[in-house]
Amino acid sequence: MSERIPVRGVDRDDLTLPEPTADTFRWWLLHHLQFTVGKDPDNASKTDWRLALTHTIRDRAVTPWFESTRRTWTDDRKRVHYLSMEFLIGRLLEDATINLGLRDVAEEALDQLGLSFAELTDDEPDAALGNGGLGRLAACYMESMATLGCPGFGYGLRYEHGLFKQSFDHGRQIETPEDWLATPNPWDFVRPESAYDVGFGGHVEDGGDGHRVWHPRARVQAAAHDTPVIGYGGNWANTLRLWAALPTADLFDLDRFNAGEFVAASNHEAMARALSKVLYPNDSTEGGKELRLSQEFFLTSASVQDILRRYLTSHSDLSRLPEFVAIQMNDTHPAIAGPELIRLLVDEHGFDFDSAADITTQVLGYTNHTLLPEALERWSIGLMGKTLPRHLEIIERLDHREIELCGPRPYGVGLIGDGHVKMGELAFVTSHKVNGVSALHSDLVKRDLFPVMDRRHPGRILNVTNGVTPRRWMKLANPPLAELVTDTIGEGWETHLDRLAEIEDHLDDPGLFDAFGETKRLAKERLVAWLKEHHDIEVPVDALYDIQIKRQHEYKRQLLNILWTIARWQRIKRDPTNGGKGWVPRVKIFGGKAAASYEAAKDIIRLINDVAEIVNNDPDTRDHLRVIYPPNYDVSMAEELIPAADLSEQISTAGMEASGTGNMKFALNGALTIGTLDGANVEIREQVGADNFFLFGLTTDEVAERRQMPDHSRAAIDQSQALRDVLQAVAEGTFSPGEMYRYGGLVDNMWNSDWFLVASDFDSYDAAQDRVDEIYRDTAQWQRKALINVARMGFFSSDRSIREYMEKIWDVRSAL
Ligand code: 26V
Repeated sequence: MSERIPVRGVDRDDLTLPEPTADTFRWWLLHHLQFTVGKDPDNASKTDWRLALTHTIRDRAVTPWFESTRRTWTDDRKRVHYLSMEFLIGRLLEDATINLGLRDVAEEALDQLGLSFAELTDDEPDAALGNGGLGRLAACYMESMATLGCPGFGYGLRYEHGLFKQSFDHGRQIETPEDWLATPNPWDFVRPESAYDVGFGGHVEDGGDGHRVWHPRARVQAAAHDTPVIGYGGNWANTLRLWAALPTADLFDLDRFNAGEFVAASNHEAMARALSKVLYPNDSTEGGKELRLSQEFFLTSASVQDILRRYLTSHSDLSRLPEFVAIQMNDTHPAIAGPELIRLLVDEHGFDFDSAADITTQVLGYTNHTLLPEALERWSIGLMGKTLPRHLEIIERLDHREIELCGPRPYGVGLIGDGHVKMGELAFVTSHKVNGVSALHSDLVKRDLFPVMDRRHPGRILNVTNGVTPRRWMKLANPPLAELVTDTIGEGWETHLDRLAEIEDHLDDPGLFDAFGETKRLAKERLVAWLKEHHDIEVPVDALYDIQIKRQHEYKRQLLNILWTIARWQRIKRDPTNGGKGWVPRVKIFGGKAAASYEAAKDIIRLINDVAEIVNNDPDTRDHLRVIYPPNYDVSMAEELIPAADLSEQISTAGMEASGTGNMKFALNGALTIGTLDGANVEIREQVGADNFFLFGLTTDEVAERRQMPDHSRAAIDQSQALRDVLQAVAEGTFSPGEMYRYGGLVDNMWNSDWFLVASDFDSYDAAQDRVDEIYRDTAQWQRKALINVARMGFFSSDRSIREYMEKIWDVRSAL
């Protein structure tokens, strides 16, 4: 590590950039184009200009960033460290520009040069360092922590390749590698001085006096790459620190290299780099697990070492760590943090085991994001012992300690069972607080996931309902609506989202309805143009936009949606005038990726595309119904789609979606929800009122009951003529001409198993969709409900969530 050297005569004022005007902004832009990017303005590409613009914006983030760091040090503040295997940040340029208040000036400066701000921001790759909700939540939380002045660090991995790119070949999903680092990442501040060695494998020795010494077999270096995360208003900035895996110098076999064995000599290098090579797709049950555990430990160990190093530069007494450090584990992926912190305290700082475990528990918190059994992490003792032998010892000791502290427990409750280490239980016992992500989910965490642990550690489980940042999900994604809100209730709602409630004072103003209708229309027009430009898809503007965008998973029930769509198509064909009433024209939009190995989900994608092919080309129905599935759904696509939505599909089997956050983004943008009583839907419905939400389906308890019933799917199908017709059409190959049995498995599963209760909820969903049509026909009534949805979304700001974490879990105060 390179030492600091003293300097003299630096005036802070020399380091602070003055507020830019369009002229000075243009000067900086040209400066960066030439001297940072190295391009002549006459010869610069869109990407060159985008890089120059990013550097110009980034410059403005640096002063508040340094100032925030300095203030945290001088005030000796407690800091939060958010450990997450995923940060689904998407694009940063426009977000940073808005948060720094530089949008207008940037647009003007670019305008003077004949350049378009939108075109340049659209050139930025979408950083997809996450799978879905969990990763996007981490990104919203980073933004809120910065906005609230909560001193914090995000710690993640700098995957070379983020989530795969999705394309369709005759309707089938094709995955290709993602390459967000193909152009230089201008947000990166590389910190070679902040590098740590992370050990793997090897053995543990008795060093005398009960002292244990771990001799890892291999080491990998973690190199820090920092991105400033600037809060709204530019008053505070935190750091997102992403670790890249590099070979340690001693791993590279120079002798062999010199002897000409290049490949063998660089094997180690390839193995080391593999740790941050690619994001694991979730929903994946297949092998390659060893690398995943190593990735998790790599993130965790580097981060915990960094946290201790930073603490020890200004403190000496590690027993006071909980007064200054909070660490939040985003799901169990970094759950090895408990054993790792204990290891460092005991093996390297001389603590006894119990004190180390006490300190650790006070520092750590654990957020659970799913109840799905197949998603709960377990590592075989064999693999754990081979990869992390010292940590396995610590885990066994923690398991015994839990019994010492809380008494004997029923069989099957501990940290180890069935030959596996259970990461949920490990995270539970090493954390002072464990939280679920919606009220319903937290209840189920207590009741179904950790009932015994909850009794043994009363008060440890609590709820923090998820939230989303209104800066990205309203101000950035939907400028016309954001402006209407400002015109209606004034400034400041961006950071006090509860103020949206003031919209309700204006619900008697018909002008508001027209203006709201206009924002929706603008969003649809914008989407229509975007779909044409980026996907060559054509859809009408005048229709009800009905959208389901999220990962493809059976529990999310995209199948229910597409089967209902088929029913609608059949009805239109049978009764073209709808008994004289006419059909409400619908554009059904799907988006989302399936894990490469998840065949059932990929079948559903193919079915949606096959249905689209038939329906969109049917002259009898195309004026009333369209189905589209633009490929490669990502954060940037969400920003295009959500503002245009009238109807938000949140239709998971009750009890299975931990929270959902797309549901919040849609409602915030004035879409009504059709949904089950699942996850945060429950709270959304409470907030907006039952009249302003299309509820359907079985409840969590009814789901459990229904699953007990033999032949429940057959019974449901027998009762529903509409569903029978749909399944028959699918089974007959209506949507797979030339391959009648393409969906044989899918239809068979509907009749004979249907774990996700698509059949049981079909009629109820159908009835709710009828109510949707009925209300949509009455524009004023629909708009009123939509505006009420917007007005009552204040609760779902991620600022509220972060405040709750700060108060109830982290015990951290804002520095602002
Ligand atoms: C992982 C796996 C792995 C194995 C196979 C099935 C499966 C299914 C789901 C997952 C995801 C687990 C973690 C996750 O992303 N949870 C999501 O977290 C969001 C933020 O709290 C929440 O809104 C979503 O409801 C929840 O699914």
